[in-house]
Amino acid sequence: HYSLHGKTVFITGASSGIGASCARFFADEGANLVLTARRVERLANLKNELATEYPEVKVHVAALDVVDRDAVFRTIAELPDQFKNVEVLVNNAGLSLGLEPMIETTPEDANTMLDTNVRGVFNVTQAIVPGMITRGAGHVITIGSVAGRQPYANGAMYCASKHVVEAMSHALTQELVKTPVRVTMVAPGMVETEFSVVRFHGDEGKAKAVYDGLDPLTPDDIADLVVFAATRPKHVQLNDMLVFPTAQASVFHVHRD
Ligand code: NDP
Ligand code: 8X3
Repeated sequence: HYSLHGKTVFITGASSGIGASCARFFADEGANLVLTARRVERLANLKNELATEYPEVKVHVAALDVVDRDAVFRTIAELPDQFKNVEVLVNNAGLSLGLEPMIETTPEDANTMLDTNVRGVFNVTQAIVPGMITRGAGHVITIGSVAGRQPYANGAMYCASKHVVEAMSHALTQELVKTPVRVTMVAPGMVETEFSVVRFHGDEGKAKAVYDGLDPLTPDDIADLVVFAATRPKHVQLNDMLVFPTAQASVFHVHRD
């Protein structure tokens, strides 16, 4: 078991869902946290919640849009000293916009998905990994998706973006094999978060219906696996995890009661 006590974990998209759960689970390991997302007031609330439950854990909150490359590099350069040595990066920020045929997908939605899911991971990884290599310690954990393995109708650009994320993570594994830095890809199936609310542009009813008749994964289920990967002994690289709810067998096969 590798202890994260006092180590720094940097999470993108920590204002909701899987990212927020990761913050809670890493705090439970005694790690110090850099929590980033665009909605900084949510991060402040999470910081307050964590301060009550884990008074010994240090939390730094930063408003960050992962698409803004200059802001990514500035935020990382300006981390307070006690948060500078990032040990674990959780590339979690991401989104899907719309569920319609590719020929009906707006270029705006397509660009936002590609910018956030692909360029965001690229930017943050480039800004943080060189320091990990220099320090001789680090772990890059990226949240992909089953959509990065099985393209489905009406999700062309989201699936495309997650295929790229998958490719980047596996290429990074090859590139870092000569270093002590570990790389993990976590590819979940259906997790009930705000993901579907965002996908359906705020339509809560449509979002809820996605999970009708089955027990979806919770964001805590994913955070538990992320922390599991990060706390394995240093010579163990849990490189790839495909995670479904028990009622899901693939993108195309979901059992509903
Ligand atoms: P949520 O919508 O609950 O959370 C998404 C997070 O991403 C939010 O914290 C949001 O923060 C952040 N985010 C979005 N755009 C940006 C941006 N430009 N810059 C920084 N942060 C951003 O969804 P999930 O927790 O489900 O999503 C987390 C990851 O999990 C995503 O990569 C998603 O693709 C992936 N995933 C989700 C699955 C699911 O079924 N839910 C299944 C497989 C993968 P803010 O808006 O404050 O910036
Ligand atoms: C989110 C899961 O199946 O909606 O990545 O693409 S799915």
